[in-house]
Amino acid sequence: MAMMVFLVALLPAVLGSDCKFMPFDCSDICNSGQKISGIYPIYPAGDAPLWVYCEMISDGKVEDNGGWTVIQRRMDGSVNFYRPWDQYKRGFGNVESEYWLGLENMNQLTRNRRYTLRVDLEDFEGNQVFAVYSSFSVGPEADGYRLHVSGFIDGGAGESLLYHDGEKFSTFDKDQDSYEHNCAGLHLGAFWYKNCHGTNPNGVYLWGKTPNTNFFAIGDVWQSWKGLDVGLKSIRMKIKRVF
Ligand SMILES: [Ca+2]
Repeated sequence: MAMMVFLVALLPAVLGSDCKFMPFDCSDICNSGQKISGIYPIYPAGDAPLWVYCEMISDGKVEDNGGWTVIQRRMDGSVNFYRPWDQYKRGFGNVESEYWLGLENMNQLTRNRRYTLRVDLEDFEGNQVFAVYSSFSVGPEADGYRLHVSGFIDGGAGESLLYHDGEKFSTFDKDQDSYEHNCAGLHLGAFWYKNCHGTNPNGVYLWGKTPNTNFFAIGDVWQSWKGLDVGLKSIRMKIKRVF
């Protein structure tokens, strides 16, 4: 009888009527039983909701059974990604299409919890490949939002990101790369550039064309799959908590 009273008292909270469900990320949403991909609020910084696209559908491949928090997505060229530091810090774009979740949000998500990164790529012929990294985190602003990535698993894309491990983030107005010139300005993007890049996911959306210019490797490219000249139809970077 005591148990029955306890369960009845608990029911409103479970149903969410007077107890707010505040998922930290899409892994929490997935684990709560929500299996539909779409836009959800998450709460990595406490009370303020952060709207994000959650991928819940499994494709049956390596490391994919839902609960992915999408931190970066290109898919149709609808959003300009050539933006200054403050935009990359706080995030920009349209969560329904193309967006960057923001370096501060990425740091808040990954600083006290372990995450896997998966990068999904698609070309303009409809081919789809991916790369998984078993460990991914973004350091604090005071250290330039440094990238920490390791543990590569090939899903057909090959490896183009480990070159950037340990680098600070750079934009055209904040050069923190390892090159004597400005990688973000040269490659028309923003990334954890080194000297300069093996992938440029925030580069120019080229719609499958090759620009007739003197610029080199400016597209949203992934070198080990399509080289540095062929911009991809879609790139998305998504992370999932390791429990
Ligand atoms: Ca530089």
